[in-house]
Amino acid sequence: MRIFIAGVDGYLGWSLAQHLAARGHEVAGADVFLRRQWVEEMGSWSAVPIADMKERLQGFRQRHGRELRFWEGDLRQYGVVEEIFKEFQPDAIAHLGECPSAPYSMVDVHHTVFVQTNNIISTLNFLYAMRDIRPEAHLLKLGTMGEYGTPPIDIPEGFFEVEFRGRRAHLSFPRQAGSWYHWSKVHGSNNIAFACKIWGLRSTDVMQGVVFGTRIDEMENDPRLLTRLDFDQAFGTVVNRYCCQAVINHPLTPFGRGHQIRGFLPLRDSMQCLTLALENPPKVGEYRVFNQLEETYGVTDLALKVQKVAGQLGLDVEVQNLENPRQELEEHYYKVDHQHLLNLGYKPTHDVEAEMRIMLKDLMRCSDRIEAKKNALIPDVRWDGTRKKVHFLESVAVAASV
Ligand code: USQ
Repeated sequence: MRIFIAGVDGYLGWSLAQHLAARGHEVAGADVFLRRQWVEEMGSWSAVPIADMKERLQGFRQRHGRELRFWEGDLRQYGVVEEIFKEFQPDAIAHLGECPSAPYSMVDVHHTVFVQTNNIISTLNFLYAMRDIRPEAHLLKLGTMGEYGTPPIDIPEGFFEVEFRGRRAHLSFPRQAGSWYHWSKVHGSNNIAFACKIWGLRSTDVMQGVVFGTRIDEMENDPRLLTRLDFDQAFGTVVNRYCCQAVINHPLTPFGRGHQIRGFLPLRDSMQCLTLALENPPKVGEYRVFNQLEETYGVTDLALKVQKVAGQLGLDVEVQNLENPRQELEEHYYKVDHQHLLNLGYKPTHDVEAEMRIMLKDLMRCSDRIEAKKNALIPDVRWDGTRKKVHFLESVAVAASV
């Protein structure tokens, strides 16, 4: 299959390119390296050193024995998307080319407008290019579990049955996003569903949980093939941050009371799920939604797991709650359906601690880089619009949520 990856230089994009190539797919990609700039703007860098694209492409060629066709181009420009579609004629598009950070989208009006326009425009460009150039192609769009928020009822996979005033309907489940970024994903989802309806396009909208992990097997130990791993307040996701904190003996930082629950999955599972969706496309005209996660955990439970595994590796770290810079429920119901990917053959990694062990060992080799930017670990972007470092909470007793 010819698969085009938008955002091929990113954490997920670079991993997916390798996973798909190893399965025999022809892969192309585009990027303008914005992720590298955003992380620098947040005063940080990738904990795992990453190569530039020229070296990455050489490493890819050597490892997989084939080229990865690469465009350095901004997907907000329709001309760029049109050229890629005409030349590469993709069977599928994996759209991982959006700005993925809730805190980054909350900085100020400029960041909010940037995140929403960036994310929405690129998706609209893909929809038009599909309609006009590759109407039979499949758009695999990375959404987020955060589109649903944390409702006090079970979360289905995109749609649910409602009864209202004696009539029943199959409707889109209400979205209650918690940041401008998460709302950008909701707007993208609505646009895709509409395009599938009016133009007969096909798409899988993946509501992905929080991903963690430093590697997939295909990367081996080639520094050109390794993917980035961020730990700053905006681009570091919670488990990745905890592991980086552990290797420099920084306290692990659940926010607020620390009982927020989310769906999580290792990077290797994310690759497995995205590949399953690509290799099992929806029908023409179908817009389908997959919830992509296996297990749900409280953020304190995960900190305690990282603490335990770090201890086994000789790292003695504390868990110390930080003032929560976000506005979010810190105690809530959370139950999510996630059957569609299991039906396609998804084999989840259940041993989260084994994955954490791999991560900690990888990151112990990068501790100098994390130490050098450790100031980026403490958030200052607050949901109320102010910018001030949060402080450690002395009074919160660390306790697992279940
Ligand atoms: N959190 C802590 N301590 C930290 C960092 C985060 O307690 O040091 C908490 C946050 O308050 C939040 C939870 O951990 O309750 C998850 O935060 P996160 O930064 O790991 O993830 P989030 O902002 O939700 O966003 C990430 C990705 C995003 C993706 C989303 C999936 O950056 O692209 O959409 O995970 S989900 O969370 O399911 O919406």
